[in-house]
Amino acid sequence: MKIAIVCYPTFGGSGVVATELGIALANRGHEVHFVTYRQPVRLELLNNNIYFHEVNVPEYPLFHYQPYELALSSKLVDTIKLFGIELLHVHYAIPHAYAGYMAKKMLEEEQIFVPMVTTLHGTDITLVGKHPFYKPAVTFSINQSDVVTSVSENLKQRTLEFFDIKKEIAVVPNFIDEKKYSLSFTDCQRSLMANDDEKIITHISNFRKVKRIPDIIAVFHKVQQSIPAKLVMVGEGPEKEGAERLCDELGIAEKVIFLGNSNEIDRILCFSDLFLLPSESESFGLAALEAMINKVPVISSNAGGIPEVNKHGVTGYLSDIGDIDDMAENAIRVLRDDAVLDRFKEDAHREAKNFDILKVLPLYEQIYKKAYDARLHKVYN
Ligand code: GMT
Repeated sequence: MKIAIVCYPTFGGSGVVATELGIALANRGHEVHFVTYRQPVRLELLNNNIYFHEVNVPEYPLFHYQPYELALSSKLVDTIKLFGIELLHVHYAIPHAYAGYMAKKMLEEEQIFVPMVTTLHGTDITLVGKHPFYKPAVTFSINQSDVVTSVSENLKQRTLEFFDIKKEIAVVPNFIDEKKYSLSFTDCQRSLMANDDEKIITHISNFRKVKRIPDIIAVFHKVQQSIPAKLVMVGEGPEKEGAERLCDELGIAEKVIFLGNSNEIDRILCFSDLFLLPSESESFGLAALEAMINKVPVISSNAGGIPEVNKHGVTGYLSDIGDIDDMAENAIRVLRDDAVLDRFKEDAHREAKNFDILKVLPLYEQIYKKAYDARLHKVYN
């Protein structure tokens, strides 16, 4: 099938999922066209079945806000016509579902009918989308999608709660490619980060408020009082500076390493013993799943869809949002005994395999087929 994928190209869950999905679809023989404003970060290899079409928004001084949706929908129309695209898959409702709907309507004028699958990722619903300024447009574009999917059961329920949705929402969880990780290196180069007697605790995110970065520092501050440890913080975002300051104030700056954005997440997770994810809200928690497939147990909050990924007492522990003491206690419980840590590592790895791409990709393929068939049915009846 010829599929156009619209996503954000940046470091961040929805873009990563869309990119990995596109690569996997291309490997299965589909022709995949990414349409976005920059080459997605994880799209390193352009193979025969993968194309990238850049959306450009010409600056014009009259516009206080440059109209990205307009440029995106025009680019979609051109790409769909030029390459004979059969299906459009948009990731993150805002503004992608809206632009996709406009493209569909423009194409219908020319008797070209392309079904649109919209995947809801999280903040497009729980944070931004439900804002009264966006809500009518988000509701409309979700309802106008041919198929709607959400990355967790929790996000599906939140969507039904916040919006007047008339469509079925299919839950298709996020995934990882287990094969990719089982091929990775055995030399984890721990010594680059910590002394032999120190445990390595890691956090990876976009350092936005919703990630509760100060909780990570506070949990680590408690843990390192009982267990020699280092904290590795990976990512960039508005909360990073405050976090660096907090480490200074607490006198733990030398034990906390801020690495910035990285394309070598698996290298970092390879030497990690524990992953922290105390988020305020998280529709799924892809970062936790990536940790687990790398045999890293997770200490997290119980927000949103996280409990669908991190199994309490098995792959790590869940605590109430903001319960720093509980998170620190749980972290110490996992780290203080190597036999216990090894058991958590193995269990995390085993559970992560339930989200292997080989299990999830066919779900998307079935959805595509259903959407395509339904569209044809509509056209000919
Ligand atoms: O984690 C983020 O803040 C990035 C955000 C995004 O939209 O790119 O991630 C969301 O989508 C990911 C992939 O589906 C989920 O794993 C994250 O849980 C979700 N983030 C939130 O709900 C805050």
